[in-house]
Amino acid sequence: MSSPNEYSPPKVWQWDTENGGAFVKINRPTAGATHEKELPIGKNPLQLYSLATPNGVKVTVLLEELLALGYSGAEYDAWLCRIRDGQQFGSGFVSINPNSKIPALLDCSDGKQQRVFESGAILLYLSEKFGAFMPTKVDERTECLSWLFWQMASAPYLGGGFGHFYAYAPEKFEYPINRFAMETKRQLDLLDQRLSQTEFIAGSSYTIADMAIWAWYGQLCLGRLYEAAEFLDVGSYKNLMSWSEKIDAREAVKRGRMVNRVSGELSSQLHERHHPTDFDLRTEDKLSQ
Ligand SMILES: N[C@@H](CCC(=O)N[C@@H](CS)C(=O)NCC(=O)O)C(=O)O
Repeated sequence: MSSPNEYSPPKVWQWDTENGGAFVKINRPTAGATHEKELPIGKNPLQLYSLATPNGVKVTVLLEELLALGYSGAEYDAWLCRIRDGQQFGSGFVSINPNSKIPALLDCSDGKQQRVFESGAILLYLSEKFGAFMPTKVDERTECLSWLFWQMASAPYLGGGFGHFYAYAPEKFEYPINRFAMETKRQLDLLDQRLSQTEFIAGSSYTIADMAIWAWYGQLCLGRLYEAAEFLDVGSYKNLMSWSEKIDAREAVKRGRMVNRVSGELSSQLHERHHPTDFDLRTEDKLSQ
């Protein structure tokens, strides 16, 4: 192992704003709004404030899947929240998500304004509202919820643990990279074993558990997160890999990935989505012409 560093924690932790790392400008030890900023509200029943990270993509994939099934009540305005610029700390955003993280949803249907935060809660809320992508049989429904909660509890080890230390930390530290690579590979093996038994995560049907898990672990296997596919030897998880590719090929998933996306090819970036035709007419390559 590389040599341990010399750090010894002080008696009382102090906020060191110069501690480096990719998110140094937005991380802070207090909650709440830092500035006044109202949120825009569009004409559609659902208002989403988000960014195309895995947590954001879960929700836009579900919304596009609902629309593909013909649920017009799932029409949505997706507004871009640039978290690196601290937009999640504006007063309007905080009033919808006091935790200041994307995604955040405001359901303006039926003359009310219902806020929903936490991506897992948003998936559950929408699947219950429309009665879709959640099995009705109690055993598969229970599996679906178990795996959905598993994803919410496990992905922070992948993102906040492995991804942070492998890709974003100011230096490569062997101890945390080893620790979180071990846990990430254990999670990948778990999913691979599960998918050797069932076609989809909860059983025989495609559910919100697949969407939640695909956004993180599927995209990791497809080489889209942290440039870590080789390091984690994702190709060795054969069942997980073929499930990842199968979900990736769905048209609604392709659309969902484009919404609120600010990196990659311009033709794949739809910064704001207000209408189904935006995928053809308002991607960044078209707007910059
Ligand atoms: N458990 C939350 C996590 C959301 C989350 O971590 N969002 C990140 C982007 S993926 C974020 O908004 N980060 C901004 C910040 O931490 O200030 C969920 O699933 O909704």
